[in-house]
Amino acid sequence: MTLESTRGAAGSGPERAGGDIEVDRGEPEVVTAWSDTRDGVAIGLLVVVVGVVGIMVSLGELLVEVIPFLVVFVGLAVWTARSASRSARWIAVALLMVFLGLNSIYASGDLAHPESAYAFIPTVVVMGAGLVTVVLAAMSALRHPATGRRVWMAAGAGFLVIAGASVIAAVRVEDAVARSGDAVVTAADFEYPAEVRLGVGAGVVVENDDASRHTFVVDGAGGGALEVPAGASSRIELDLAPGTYRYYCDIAGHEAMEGTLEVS
Ligand SMILES: [Cu+2]
Repeated sequence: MTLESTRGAAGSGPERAGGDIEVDRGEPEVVTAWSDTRDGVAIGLLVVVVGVVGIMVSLGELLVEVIPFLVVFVGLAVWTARSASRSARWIAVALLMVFLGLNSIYASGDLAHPESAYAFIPTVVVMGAGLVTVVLAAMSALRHPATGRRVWMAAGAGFLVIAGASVIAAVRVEDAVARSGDAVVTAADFEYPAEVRLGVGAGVVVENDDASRHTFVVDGAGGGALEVPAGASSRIELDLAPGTYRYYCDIAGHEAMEGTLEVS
């Protein structure tokens, strides 16, 4: 057996030729570690796909722009699990980074609000699994000797801690209590009522019937956005002069959530 064919069998690249002649000794272990890491990459890609499908089911909405990514991720998962191709893993690294980057705009708001656990936990699954998979795919392509199982166990433990903290934060959210004269605005199916009537000096209670977090912002009212966690309600006191104001939810992708506030 030539040195070249021995190296080929061990799965090391030619760039590792720096005198590492004792390839035979560690060969079976190395091969196991590589296929394990490859399986980790394939599992990660599928977790991302399942997580995104879960988010679409919870939103009750087909996110058309992510479908091509999901199809490609499933294909890459199969390719990675079945072949030792380094291209498959580099493509996975590149596409996952594009996917995570594009979605970070939407994810960052959800990740900043663990008390909206319905939105927070699936987002952590998708973004967390995506990042772990990027690391695994790069390590696997670079033939770093770590196993997918170990990385996933560490990531799984980290996820349980984060998800537990989110559930505790969600349970601790207290619903706002409406006072007499308050207007009640209900956010449902990602829509706000077209028109809300409000007396001068009265408060607004915003009830969120969705599994996503929402905000309540009134143009010209100042004071920033009122956060309304998933499935909860929040109250705000507005000091508005009589008139007509536009109100809306300022979360990216929720542009349809708006209406007018008639203060009299
Ligand atoms: Cu919203």
